[in-house]
Amino acid sequence: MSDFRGSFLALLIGLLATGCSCGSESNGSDGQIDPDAGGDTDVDTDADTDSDSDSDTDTGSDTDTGTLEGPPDTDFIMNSVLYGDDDDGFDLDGHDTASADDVVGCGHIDGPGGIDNQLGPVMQDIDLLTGENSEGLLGDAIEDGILLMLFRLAGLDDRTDDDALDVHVFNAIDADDLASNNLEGEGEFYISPDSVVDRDETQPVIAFGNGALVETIFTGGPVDFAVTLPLGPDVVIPITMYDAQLTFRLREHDFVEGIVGGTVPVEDVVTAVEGTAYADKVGFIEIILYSQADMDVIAAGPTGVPCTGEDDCTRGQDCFDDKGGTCDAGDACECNEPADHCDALSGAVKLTGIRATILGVEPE
Ligand SMILES: [Ca+2]
Ligand SMILES: [Ca+2]
Ligand SMILES: [Ca+2]
Repeated sequence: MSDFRGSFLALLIGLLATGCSCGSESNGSDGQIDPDAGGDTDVDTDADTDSDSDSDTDTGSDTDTGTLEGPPDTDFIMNSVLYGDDDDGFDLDGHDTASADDVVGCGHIDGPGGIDNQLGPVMQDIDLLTGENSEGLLGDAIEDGILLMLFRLAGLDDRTDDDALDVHVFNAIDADDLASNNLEGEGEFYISPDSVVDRDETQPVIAFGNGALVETIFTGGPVDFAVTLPLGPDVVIPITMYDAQLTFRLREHDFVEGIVGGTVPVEDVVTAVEGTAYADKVGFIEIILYSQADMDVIAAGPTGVPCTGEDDCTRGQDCFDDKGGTCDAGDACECNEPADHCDALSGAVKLTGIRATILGVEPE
């Protein structure tokens, strides 16, 4: 978990492939994951008494997908993304920050059970600065067929409880280039070759491994989850959510109450913004990000980045010689991270998916 370049925006436009660091951390039993991260209190497992506002497809009477026929689905296209609220997400630092005086949590009070999610507040501030509605841009991108992300349940044997199930994530290419039919359960898509290794759809670049389905609730991860987020119309930045976790509730033809949450280093975002039309605002954005930073992922001490002065280092860091003293001409110096310097942001987005047909990797 070193750096994370990202935009605060929740517009997960194409998923670019970065290295899958499908870690080996356990999840689900360590308190890291709220299995009902959607914030609702009625996780329905029997499909008969669902009191969600959107009726359950398992009953066959779902108004959105009830007309779909065929076997239960394993492939889905993301059909909505929203910024998570402060009760949506994961306790990424294993700490429940309850006070603004709490240094461990960088003084940003957590949601219930220690949930870390600064994305909403951060994006609100950034939208004010840019004059954009980034969450709306995300939704538009999905509707317009620009943001197409596929989720495949790999190894699904039992749709209620399955202790060995991974979710593979792909960028999608619309097979008929017609956006209007993408989100009704009838969409056909190719896997973008950049999402897999050697054009092999069984080798995804991004997979939420160590996954399991418990009473229809999937949890999996962590993995470094690379996405492209929109800052404004035609302005997107690539970011990586480090150690991202995924949860959702599986239904017959869709999944709901999905949450992806992870950590994004402030400097990643700053670097990404510098390459965009908002470069002139990067100083303000950097201030916003550091003021909202709630995670401390860069350890105190030398960072290994050479410097001749503080300008060569990221905000808050000092340029010291190898004895921790002032960097004089001729010294071999490197940037030093101060203690208790919060340098990353937690973030979580809410998402849902509906069944899709994957035609394989896009032909050459
Ligand atoms: Ca926390
Ligand atoms: Ca289509
Ligand atoms: Ca730090």
